[in-house]
Amino acid sequence: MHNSTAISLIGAPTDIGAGRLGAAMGPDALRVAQLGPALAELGCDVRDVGNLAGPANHRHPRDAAHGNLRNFEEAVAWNQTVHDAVHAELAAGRMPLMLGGDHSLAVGSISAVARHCKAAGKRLYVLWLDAHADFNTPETSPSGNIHGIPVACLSGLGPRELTHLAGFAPALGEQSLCQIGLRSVDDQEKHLIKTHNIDVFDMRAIDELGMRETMLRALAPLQGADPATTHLHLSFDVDFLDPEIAPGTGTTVRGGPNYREAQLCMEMIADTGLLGSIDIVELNPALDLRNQTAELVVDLVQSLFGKSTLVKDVRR
Ligand code: NNH
Ligand code: MN
Ligand code: MN
Ligand code: MN
Repeated sequence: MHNSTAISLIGAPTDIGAGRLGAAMGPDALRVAQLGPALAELGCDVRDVGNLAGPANHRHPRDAAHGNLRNFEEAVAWNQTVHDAVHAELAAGRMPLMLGGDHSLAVGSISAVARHCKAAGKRLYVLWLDAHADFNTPETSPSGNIHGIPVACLSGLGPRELTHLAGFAPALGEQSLCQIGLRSVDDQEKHLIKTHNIDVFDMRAIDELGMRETMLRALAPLQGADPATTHLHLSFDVDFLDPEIAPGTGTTVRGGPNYREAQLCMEMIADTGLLGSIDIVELNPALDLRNQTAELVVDLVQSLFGKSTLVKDVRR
């Protein structure tokens, strides 16, 4: 299990899009949990580009001038910076691993990936692991928190400053996003998921099918794909995980994947050989217990890069 991938860690320390403070400390908690060395141990060429800089979180209330969102101007600035940093690493032939930060930053990160893929003639497929759909629009958002709207923005719904970061919109084409682990979805989001034909494997599906069959189906559109022409992006919201094993995140929802289910999910993503970029978001060390959630995430990320529990293959 040797993996020589060139990985760039990009810290994006902000909680501008979240309802509570603390996710800004996510990048450093992952460093404390030895994310870089854990990947280097597997053979990866790891470069930590450090933390990006951006506006502070003044916890502005909802603002009618900006679609009733909170901290809109700050969120745009952070996403532009994340876009530029992620795009630069892709252009340099390295795999960006964006360390959030809250999930609003996936707009900048995935817009950069979409831009890179379009220029390179590659097909982009996004796996979105989350307890939530993040498909609110400014109009439907119950909170005004921008971490609840990135999927809508990437689908072309929302303020132009966020929908057009790639230089075109929508950043994501039809049938290029699959969501896994959902268990807290607002009514209007359910409607949008239907009308936009998003592929969803919610917790009920995982209960019924098991994680293996869920992942086989989620990855079926990539069957036989060539890494030269297909790019898989993973957007990993830490609240995807069951709060019993991952308390260090701001919006826990019980009934998520357990340790082995999460590991299998990561191992099956690794098996595709198509992984091209990653977001790790919503880790909130202020809510964690002795950094255990960060350590769990590092363990899971190792599985994404080939650390496997497989001793003997019994699959048929
Ligand atoms: N759906 C809610 C909202 O729009 C909650 C979103 N919170 C998340 N998403 N943590 O991953 O505000
Ligand atoms: Mn401000
Ligand atoms: Mn999310
Ligand atoms: Mn979430």
